[in-house]
Amino acid sequence: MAVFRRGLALLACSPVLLAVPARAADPSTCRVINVDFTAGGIAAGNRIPPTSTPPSSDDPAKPIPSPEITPQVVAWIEKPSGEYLHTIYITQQTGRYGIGNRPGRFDFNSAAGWPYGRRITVFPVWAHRQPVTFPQIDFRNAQDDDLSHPYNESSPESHFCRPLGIVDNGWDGTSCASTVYTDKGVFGAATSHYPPRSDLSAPAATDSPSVAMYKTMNQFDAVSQATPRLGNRTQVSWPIPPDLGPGDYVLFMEVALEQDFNATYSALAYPPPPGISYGDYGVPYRGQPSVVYRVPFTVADTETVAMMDEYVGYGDPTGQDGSIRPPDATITSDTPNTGALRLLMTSLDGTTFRVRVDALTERDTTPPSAPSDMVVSDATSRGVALAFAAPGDDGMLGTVKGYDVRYLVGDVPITAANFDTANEARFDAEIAAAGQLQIVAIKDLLPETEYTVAVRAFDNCSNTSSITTTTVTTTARQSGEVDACFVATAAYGSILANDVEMLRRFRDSMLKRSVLGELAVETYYTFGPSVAGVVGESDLLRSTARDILTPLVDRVRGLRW
Ligand SMILES: [Ca+2]
Ligand SMILES: [Ca+2]
Repeated sequence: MAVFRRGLALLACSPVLLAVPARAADPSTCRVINVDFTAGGIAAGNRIPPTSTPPSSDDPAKPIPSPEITPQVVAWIEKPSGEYLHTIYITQQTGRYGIGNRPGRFDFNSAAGWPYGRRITVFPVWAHRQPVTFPQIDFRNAQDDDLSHPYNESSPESHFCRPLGIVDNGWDGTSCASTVYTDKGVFGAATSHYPPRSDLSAPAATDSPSVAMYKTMNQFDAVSQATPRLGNRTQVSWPIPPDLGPGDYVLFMEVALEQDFNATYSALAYPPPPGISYGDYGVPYRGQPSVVYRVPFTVADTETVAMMDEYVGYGDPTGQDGSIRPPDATITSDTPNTGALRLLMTSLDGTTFRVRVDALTERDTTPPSAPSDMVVSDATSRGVALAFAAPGDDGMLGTVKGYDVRYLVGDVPITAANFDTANEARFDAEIAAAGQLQIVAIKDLLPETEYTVAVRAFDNCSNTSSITTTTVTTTARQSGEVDACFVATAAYGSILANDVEMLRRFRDSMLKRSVLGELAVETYYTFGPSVAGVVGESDLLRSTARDILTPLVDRVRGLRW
């Protein structure tokens, strides 16, 4: 059954801007650059968290379950003269979610889903060679070294998590531990070489007016893609625009990896900022700087292949300039997954390389077949998954390049006429071979809401299939999904307000084990989400809620736990 919530449904229906890939001048001809590489990184598993203080005998370092850390990667093309031409690929943490230009000092600690701190050290070479600049995004209250920000200057967060300490649930990065509100920032006076986040298509009422501008100014989201998993071969396919005629070019690939420490670039050498609130949350992240690979290649009427297995140098460890430092002994160069070997060796078609550029010209006017036999394979309160038989590059032959996924609230037609203005869902799953089962997941949906979902395949020359649609209804929210500190967060104004933090730790450690806890769970689970939305918007209700919570806070303070 469809449940419409006015306001929320409007938010879900707002249109998004689309990037249209360029085509060659002859519509039957497309020139394509395929870039192949395999990302290294740090595998998930039990690790001793990095620390800037050596472990003592009464506080020995212990390995704890920790998430996979994958690199950030950007690829761009220059002329041999050094003239910048195009960015063709950027991992979405930087290209879409704006970690290079978000509120907070650059040296804030980090962890899985960490929301704050502008990471100017991620791609210093790319950032200074690409010519676009942006206003720097600051915290709304200009408190650059504070991780806690006012609720009335924050809005719900669908991508990042709240800052965590290593003792907190969720440290292993499997999911955010609770509903999160973040300060989305405001344009400051300084200039940034990095784009702001562009995933906020409908700013919240509590966001600054700047937020509405982020998406329109970030041209790099059009070439952003999900971060490749450790050890998975990745192919980036980029349609060569008409202005890139036959001739010689250079592809650069810059690769950054958090916590890639060695003796020179250690947590002791690059510690967290001292003396800030919540400074013990997260861990130091500034290990070895970005490394750069350089591949000269040629665009011609016939296919050309060029490859490289050595890095050409590394970026500024402080992120301040765009020069490439030549290789030296400070960068680890003998250990796969780290330093100069952050890209692993890849074998393909009898060649071996770290980066390979394949420039080819193709005549292709045959679109993929439409996705067929589409069914709903999973539906939760927050998302759905669809399964269908994958088409190919030409009909059912070859392999598609990807899928465009759109959705609208309700049982409404999605056709070629309104496809581009429907809500966009990012496709970032593995691409299945023609005829095999393809899964498409759509996240961040509303509970108990009917959606029409539309999927279209496209090939490497941007030929698109016809559209396949289906309807699906998300499930009701489970009681366990309600965050027990929702009301408290709304009442106190900040996720990290001390009393909220104490209540949260109390909940995690005690709630299931005491009568008081059972009562508190019952109350929050009964009134939590619906009350919190109202409470958060009203100063009077906020203070009233604080009054109601105060005895509980006092009880918790008085407990030994
Ligand atoms: Ca085709
Ligand atoms: Ca093709």
